Amino acid sequence: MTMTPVNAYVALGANLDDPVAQVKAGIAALATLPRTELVAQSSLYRTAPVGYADQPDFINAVAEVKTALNPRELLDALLQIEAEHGRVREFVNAPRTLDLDVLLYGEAAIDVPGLTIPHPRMHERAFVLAPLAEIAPQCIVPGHGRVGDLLQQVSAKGVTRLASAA
Ligand code: PH2
Ligand code: MG
Ligand code: MG
Repeated sequence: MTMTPVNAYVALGANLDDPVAQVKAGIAALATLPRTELVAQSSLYRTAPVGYADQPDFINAVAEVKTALNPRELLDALLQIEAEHGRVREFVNAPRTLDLDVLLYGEAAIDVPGLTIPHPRMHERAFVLAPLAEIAPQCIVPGHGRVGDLLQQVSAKGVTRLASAA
C-alpha cells in the first residue's frame, strides 16, 4: 500500500557531547530517512533543563518533514538515529546526546504503547513551542490549539534563540 505523504514535526534535543553538533547531525539524519523529505528547520535554541534540573542546558530545535513512513515507522527511525548518536537511557529525563520526539503527525491523535501523538507535554514546553512557532505558528496541536497562541501562554524564560541553524 502506498501512503500519501504526511507533514510531521520532530523535536530535537541534546545536552551532552557538543549538543549543537548533535542537533545539527540529527537534522541531517532526518533528511536521509527513506520516503521522507526535510521541509523546514527552526533555529537552534539554548534552553534551561525542564524537569530534572541538575543537568547541563539543552540545545533544542524542531524540524518539519514530509514522510510516507507511518507513525510507528517514523518513531522507529528516530530511535535508530538516537542510538546511532550514542544515546544511553539511564533514567527518565537523564542528560542525553540526542533525543528525537514526534510532536505532530498530520492531524492525527494516536495513543498506543510507546507512542503518543500529539506529544503529551508539547503544549506546555517553551523549548518545543518557541522553535515550532518559528516554522509553523499557524499549526494546530489537536486538543490544544494554535502553536502561536500556545507559545503566548507559557513562560519563555530560559529559552534563547542562537544566531543561526546553518
Ligand atoms: N527534554 C526532556 C526533559 N527536559 N528540557 C529542555 N530544556 N530541553 C529538552 O529537550 C528536554 C528538557 C525530556 O525529553
Ligand atoms: Mg524522547
Ligand atoms: Mg523528549
